[in-house]
Amino acid sequence: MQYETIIADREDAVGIIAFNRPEQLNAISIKLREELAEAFQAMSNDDQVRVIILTGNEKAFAAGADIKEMQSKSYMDMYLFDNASRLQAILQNCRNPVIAAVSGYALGGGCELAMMCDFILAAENAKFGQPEVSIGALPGWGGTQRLTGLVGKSKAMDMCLTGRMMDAREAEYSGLVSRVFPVEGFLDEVRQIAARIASNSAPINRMIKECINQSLETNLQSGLLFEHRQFQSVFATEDQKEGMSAFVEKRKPRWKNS
Ligand code: CO8
Repeated sequence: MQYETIIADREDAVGIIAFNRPEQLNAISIKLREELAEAFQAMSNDDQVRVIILTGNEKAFAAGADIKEMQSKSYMDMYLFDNASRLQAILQNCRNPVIAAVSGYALGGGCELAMMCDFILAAENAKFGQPEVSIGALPGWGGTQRLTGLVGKSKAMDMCLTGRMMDAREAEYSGLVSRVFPVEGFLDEVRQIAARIASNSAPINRMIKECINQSLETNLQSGLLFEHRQFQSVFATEDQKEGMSAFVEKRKPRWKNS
């Protein structure tokens, strides 16, 4: 499928979606949100895709929502046409693991989109921020909520109130990013990690994702019960039999994905 503002591709079981508005630092326009929603839907419905990578280019993951497009909008414009919430729901409902591969700027809506993914891998030149305060706005796509969950109240207040940027190292030790890699060869590293995840049993990947996401929505006792029931249900899968047999027989598992 051809898009104007993104490039969507599949390499074996790994879907790769890249923002493609380089001259505007991948600013997230209405069209881009529309196309991103379409591409995520298509990949979620494609049984061949097991893991999705969302990325930009070396200079920018995305420098936020498109300010030029937004500047003259009214409250009603924003309220009545809200494809941002639709895209957020599509990402939240995507059952396959989604990795944000961030090189360069991930600001405002760019940082928020990265945080909607399951985890963030960063290149050494990555810069994260919620700079909306400096343009007379505030984070509107989960920034105050997800950033606080990931880095804690103090740093979230600091980031959102000063609008400053956080570099990749700070993002890693603060918990926003899981790993940092050199800029050179960054996407190859991410591809390898995605391929590693894609080589697992697909239903088990999904169950792990559901369990971890459950921990964000519930209290410890309910979360532990949910996890334990998921663990028990694994014993109804063919892949549990195959995985454990393969271990005992000292060979690689051949997943049936069922
Ligand atoms: N929107 C529109 N255009 C942008 C954006 C943006 N967010 N960011 C960069 N651009 C454009 C510039 O205008 C410029 O275009 P042109 O060449 O036509 O003048 C081009 O990209 C290159 O940018 P710069 O010349 O500014 O590049 P620099 O290297 O000097 O600076 C920065 C890079 C620091 C990233 C700078 O561009 C910047 O500060 N950008 C804006 C960052 C920002 O404020 N982001 C937050 C936007 S608001 C938001 O994201 C709210 C999210 C809520 C989501 C809900 C959905 C509706």
